[in-house]
Amino acid sequence: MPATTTTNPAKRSGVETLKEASRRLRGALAEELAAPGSQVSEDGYNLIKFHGSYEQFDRDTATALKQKGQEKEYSFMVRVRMPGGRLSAAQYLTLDALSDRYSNSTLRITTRQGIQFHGVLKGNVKPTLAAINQTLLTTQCACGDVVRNITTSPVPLRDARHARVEADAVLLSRALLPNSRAYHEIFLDEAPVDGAGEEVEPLYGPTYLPRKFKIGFATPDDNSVDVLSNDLGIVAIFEGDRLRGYNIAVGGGLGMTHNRPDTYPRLASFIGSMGPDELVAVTEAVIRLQRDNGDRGDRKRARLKYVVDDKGIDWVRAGVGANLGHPLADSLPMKPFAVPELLGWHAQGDGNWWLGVPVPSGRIADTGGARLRSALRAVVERYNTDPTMTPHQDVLLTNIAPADRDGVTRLLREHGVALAEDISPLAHWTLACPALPTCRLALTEAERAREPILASIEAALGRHGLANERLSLRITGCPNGCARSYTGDIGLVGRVPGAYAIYVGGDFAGTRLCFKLFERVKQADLVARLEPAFAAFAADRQPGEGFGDFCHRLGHDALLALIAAASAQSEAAD
Ligand code: SRM
Ligand code: SF4
Repeated sequence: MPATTTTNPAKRSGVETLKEASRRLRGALAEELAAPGSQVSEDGYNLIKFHGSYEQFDRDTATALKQKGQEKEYSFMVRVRMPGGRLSAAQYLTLDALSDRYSNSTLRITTRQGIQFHGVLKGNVKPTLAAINQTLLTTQCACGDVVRNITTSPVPLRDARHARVEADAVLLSRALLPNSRAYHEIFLDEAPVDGAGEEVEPLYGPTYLPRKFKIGFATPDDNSVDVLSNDLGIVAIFEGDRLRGYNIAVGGGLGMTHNRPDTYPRLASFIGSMGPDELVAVTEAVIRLQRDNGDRGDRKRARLKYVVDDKGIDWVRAGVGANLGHPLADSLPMKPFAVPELLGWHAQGDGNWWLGVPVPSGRIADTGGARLRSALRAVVERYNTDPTMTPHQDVLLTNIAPADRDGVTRLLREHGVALAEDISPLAHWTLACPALPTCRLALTEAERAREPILASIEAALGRHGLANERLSLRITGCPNGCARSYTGDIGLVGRVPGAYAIYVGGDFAGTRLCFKLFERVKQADLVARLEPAFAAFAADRQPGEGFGDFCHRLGHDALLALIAAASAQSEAAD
């Protein structure tokens, strides 16, 4: 099927016009990056995303500078695309060194197993991307209206099953890169050749996709990636070591815009399965469906999830079959999803071990107490361990010989690093997005509010004998859901400065969305709202029931009534 631009050009958003006129994502980016000044133009802002970077500004200083009539402090975020979060020791050390040379001396593990640099000045964007490329990594298509970094089970078990899924994720990631050489010309000084700017994009077409497109791989044993929050979720089904095929789920996505009820989080729906050798063909068939039917007029409603809801699952299944040339096979039977424990020491199955190290909010930094960045660098340097980033923003140090285990632990402890055994289950399963000061869309704090929020909820759980309860908490500074705040047990979603909407009722395995319990609660009042629910959970839970399951069973109205009754009681007692 030929790539079309849009069915109704009159309805195209400005970004669509820009993409089409950009000479396959070049625009004037090379000139803009070389020009003086700390910013790029609006077109440059939109185009540079395709190459893995966002222009940002320091939100902490912006207002004061504006009042003084001065320019904001602009810098760029750079995101590495690394399928499944896998890095070699050498690659990790290069990224670590780059964070000192060009950014704010931190590395930020993302919820999609990527790595971000923050605070890269405009003049350093090109050298940063070039250096990343020299270490055989890329930032190409880490952002933008294309297929983003593909996530997959981080479990570093050295067996045929894990090797197969990991290899397929890498294969798919490579197959879905665009043909444009813009990245190589702008950032890697590749000379333009005949046809540059007019490359044929058989998959994407001249306007690429209507919006970002996310793909995740899971197995029933490991849904760490929250596979159903992706536009396309791919679930590997094995029989022994033989890959029977992949179940396919479409239309996941978590972002929503407040006051736009026609935008909402949605979990992907299963539409069938594909044979092991159909991976690229079926994936491309799904992408082409979104390319040709996604909304190119309204970027807030441009994800595949809205096509799925507007047209219906049967239409989508038939459309994918038509793009493929034959109907999709039925879904393969699969057992329920689980999320495994990855932190701490685990045998890899090949004689070596991995150590899962918690990284609060994914921020690899040296802070007063804990010198996590120095510690990881020292371990990777000394023991040549290959790090894997997890969708829970943690790092797995892999390929450690049994004889080195004590040395690794000692080195981390010497740097003051908290290990799995030092933190609560809640801390272990808490995610927080970057939010302020870097994210332009943040309405309030997330990463910087993680510790106080976590401490207050830990204390409340402790008061009800739930200190050892496995419970997931996800904090975001706005409704876009970057830390997957609508799945899991509790989601705190930034509404206005200092206040959050409270979501509950999802499940630990990521198969059910949360519902909104409160619209706007000040940070200081979060625990007062949640604690009656913790008390009821401790008293009335059913065997094996998690907190999210309990909230789901009670439902919105009963939970609210219970919390209101508890508040009335405590006010009467005061
Ligand atoms: Fe995200 C936009 C950070 C995972 C949904 N996200 C942003 C931006 C780039 C803000 C912007 O557009 O100016 C944030 C940059 C902040 C900063 O300072 O670094 C940002 N998103 C992140 C990261 C770093 C959060 C984290 O804590 O790690 C994650 C980077 C992943 C990566 O390596 O690619 C990140 N974002 C997610 C996820 C989770 C996932 O994919 O598993 C989601 C929810 C799933 C989804 O896509 O629906 C997510 N981010 C969004 C959205 C809402 C998109 C939508 O269509 O509804 C936006 C806003 C947008 O695109 O307009 C957004
Ligand atoms: Fe920014 Fe909102 Fe994403 Fe947090 S959830 S990183 S505040 S866009």
